[in-house]
Amino acid sequence: MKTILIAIITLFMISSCGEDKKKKSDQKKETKVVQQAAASKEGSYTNVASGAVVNVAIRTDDRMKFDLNKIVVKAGQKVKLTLTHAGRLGKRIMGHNVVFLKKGTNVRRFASKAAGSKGNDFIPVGATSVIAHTKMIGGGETTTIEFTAPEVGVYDYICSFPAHYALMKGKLVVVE
Ligand SMILES: [Cu+2]
Repeated sequence: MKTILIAIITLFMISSCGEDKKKKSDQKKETKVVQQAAASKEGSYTNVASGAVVNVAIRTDDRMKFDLNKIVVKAGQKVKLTLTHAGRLGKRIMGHNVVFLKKGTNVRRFASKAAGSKGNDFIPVGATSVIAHTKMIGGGETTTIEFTAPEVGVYDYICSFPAHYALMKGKLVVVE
């Protein structure tokens, strides 16, 4: 009986220790991903390290592109994001928005759901994978939202107008 008990306790200790190690290595991996994303010079980006509110301006037009492919902010920071559509085409044919998605969201699946949500400004009704989003705007319009930067990590942002996400996308990199 004693031997069995010891064996069980030992097993328990080994397995919980293994889990701890896994957690730590997952955290390490995550940190590395965030550091690499923050350091990469690919595309244009804004990096505002401190301050109560970070002002981020994204510009787009009729060419279906964001001028910013990366936004680097600190976790918990207030982000004031302004989207400007400098094109001429209206919202119904060349509408643009910015949608920040939670970690692990399947972007393609989300975008296809969004494409079918015309009646809700191309945001799926009751979507749980959205951190924050602007309204859909057309040429000549500007819109601003404020949200709190989520926990450390790399997040996707897209325009959810049908078929735009393939070109209109970027990464929100949240650092410590
Ligand atoms: Cu768009």
